[in-house]
Amino acid sequence: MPEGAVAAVRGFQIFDSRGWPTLAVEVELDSGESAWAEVPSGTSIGSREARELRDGGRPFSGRGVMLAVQKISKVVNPFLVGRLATQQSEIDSQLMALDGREDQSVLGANTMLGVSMAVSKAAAQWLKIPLYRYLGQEHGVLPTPQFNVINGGLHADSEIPVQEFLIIPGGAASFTDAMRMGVEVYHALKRRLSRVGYRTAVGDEGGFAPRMTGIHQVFDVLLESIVDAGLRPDQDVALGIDVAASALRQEHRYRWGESVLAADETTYRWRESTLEADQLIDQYIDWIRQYPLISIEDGLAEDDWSGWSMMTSLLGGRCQIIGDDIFVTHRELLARGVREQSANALIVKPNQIGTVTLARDVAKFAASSGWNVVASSRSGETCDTFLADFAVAVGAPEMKAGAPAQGERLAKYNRLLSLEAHDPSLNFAGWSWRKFPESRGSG
Ligand code: 2PG
Ligand code: MG
Repeated sequence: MPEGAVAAVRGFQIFDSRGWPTLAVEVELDSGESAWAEVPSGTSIGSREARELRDGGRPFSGRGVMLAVQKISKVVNPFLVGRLATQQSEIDSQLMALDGREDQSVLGANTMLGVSMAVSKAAAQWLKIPLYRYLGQEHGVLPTPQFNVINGGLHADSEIPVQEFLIIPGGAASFTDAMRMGVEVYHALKRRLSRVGYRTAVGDEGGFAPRMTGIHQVFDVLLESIVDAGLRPDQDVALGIDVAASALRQEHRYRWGESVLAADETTYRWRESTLEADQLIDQYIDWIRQYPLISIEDGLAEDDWSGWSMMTSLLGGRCQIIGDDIFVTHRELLARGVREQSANALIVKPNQIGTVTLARDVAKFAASSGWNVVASSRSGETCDTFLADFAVAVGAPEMKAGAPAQGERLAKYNRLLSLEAHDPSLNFAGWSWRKFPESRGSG
């Protein structure tokens, strides 16, 4: 067997941050190296994401991954033994061929990604270079974090229709400084929420899930917390949202519910409405006027292509418009988005597309089309730090991995801290207002 060849591939059922089964994969090389990778899993899932393989039946509400473990021992292991771990793209395309289906439902996208990540980690070990260098040498950028500090939508049992409220410390001088800002605001927010009588229970990504039902209330409390932390809203820390609007879609319109200030201007009342895309966009325009809101992810649903082009033509000059569910890290969907100018930034989640090579290619394609790239974790995570290395390797100017709290979130952020401490050639991306010429921060 040649040096660096795969000696064995094994799968294991482990558990993710929500306590559901997920897959771990171990790849052993003949030269003795062995690498371990753990696969994340989402809740707000795009309909065209590659499909996970789950067992079905009663145990774990059907979410077991023993079928994936079996596929690894019966199909993947015999196929990969003897192949060179450094041939990542060949291995990834052969895995795709072995599955044979575009949605990867035969082997399962979880199986493919677990194997693909573990192969890349084993190869980096064999070559004795850090994973981020192995995955892509050319960039040298540490991403600006987007911290998800208030969770709503499908990620929390609160009534806030917006899934994620994010703080973006774009004014930080370094990744270390960005972490400091994120953590200070997170704690200031916790103190403020309890002071004004809201619960500080958290949602799936470690952000708070207060029973706060008005969007303006949330934005206000975020701004106050930034100030409490001794920071300047806008210049130091700006705001982002992930609306995850596919979850709000109802017959070509959007179900919207939030509390609004009543006529007496002291009490709030719950108001439900069904909005057209242009009404939702008008709301965003208002928010951008009133708050330092610089990034809107999934502001419209995945099937609302004409709405996305309208949103980008109206808002794209002053705000980052990120597509997640609409593109699902898929090259063809992104190509359509670039043609139709549907957005100006792409969420990249390796498990949406199933292999390291495909995820890396789509990130490169987005960057070469002048789009921003935001590497993202999933709401169901593990302590695997692959995403942090991947973000640096593809030169993603931003990364979101949830709140600056909880082990599975901090594993990724702490990995970036350690890269910053050890590799002086890496520069912090920061936030460039020049990207958005019509924004408040320009000039
Ligand atoms: C998202 C993600 C991660 P999920 O919508 O961006 O924050 O959520 O993993 O549930 O798709
Ligand atoms: Mg999203």
